[in-house]
Amino acid sequence: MEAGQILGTVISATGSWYEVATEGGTLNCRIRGRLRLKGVRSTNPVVVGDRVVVEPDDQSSVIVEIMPRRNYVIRRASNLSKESHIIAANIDHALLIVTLHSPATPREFVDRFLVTCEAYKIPLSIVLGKADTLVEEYAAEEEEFTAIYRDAGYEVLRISSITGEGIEHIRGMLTGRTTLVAGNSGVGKSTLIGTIAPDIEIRTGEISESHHKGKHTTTFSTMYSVGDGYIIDTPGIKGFGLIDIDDNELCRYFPEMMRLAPDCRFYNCTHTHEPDCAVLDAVKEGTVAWSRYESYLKILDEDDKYRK
Ligand SMILES: Nc1nc2c(ncn2[C@@H]2O[C@H](COP(=O)(O)OP(=O)(O)OP(=O)(O)O)[C@@H](O)[C@H]2O)c(=O)[nH]1
Ligand SMILES: [Mg+2]
Ligand SMILES: [Zn+2]
Repeated sequence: MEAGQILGTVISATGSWYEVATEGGTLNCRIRGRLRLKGVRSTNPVVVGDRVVVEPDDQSSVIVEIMPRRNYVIRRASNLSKESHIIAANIDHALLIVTLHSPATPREFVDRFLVTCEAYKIPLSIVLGKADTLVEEYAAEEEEFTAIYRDAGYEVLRISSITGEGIEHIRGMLTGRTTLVAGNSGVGKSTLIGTIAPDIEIRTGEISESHHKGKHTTTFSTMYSVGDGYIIDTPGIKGFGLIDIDDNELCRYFPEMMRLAPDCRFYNCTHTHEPDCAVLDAVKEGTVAWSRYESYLKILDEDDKYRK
């Protein structure tokens, strides 16, 4: 770092302006021309959570360097694109907010997000949102969902920003670390953050608005400080295209399948057609959930499409 330059953390990134929190306060910055981290191909060069070197200036401060990232959450920018988009970097923990209805989060979306967190070694908790709406008719579905992911090895929590259920627990999880909040649009990510930290000014979808319209309330990621930790609100993501994950490695990111793989006859078993495959046996017996296995197959399939 040269004289006059300071270190900071990117707390919001709109694409042209970046807010950087430094010891002396928050600076509004632009980025220096061709700045990007080596070896990372993404549509957004500087992302929320990045540690950066800034040249402060009264008029326009400039980000001149990005420090290496400890980890990041990345997805394919759009369905048919080869470009990728980084949601945030340097995360200690992720909360994936899932709602069973209004809106219903697709299982495949959940599984894709889990694969990414496994691949980048980001600890994760699954949070069933809007628990106040999980009335009797959803009880069986909730039980099934919870069992699948707990059996796979994930923590599954329940929260409601209306009754306050689970909120204290989540607040406790934030201490001393940076937590990413992710999930489809309308699942209540911003509402959760506003409930945890009422002093934060945060935009949420109006109750009267229908989230079935696919309207996105949060349009870019923002990091907020809560106690001695940080929480990152993200725009709702719809599809979650995976990037840089090898077919041969994919099963390592499904913990319940990875545990069985040593019992397959072939060491390089793909768990799709091989004889004496411990994973296929478990799927048949129902000890590995069909929906999880189906996601595994769909991800294998999709990646083939992109290689052609
Ligand atoms: N019943 C119920 N409704 C909730 C709860 N949390 C949020 N909502 C409602 O769900 C809608 C969407 O909430 P948001 O917090 O804006 O959702 P979001 O995930 O931030 O959405 P995007 O910013 O578009 O990604 C709003 O109408 C909220 O009032 C909850 O715990 N229970
Ligand atoms: Mg939001
Ligand atoms: Zn196998």
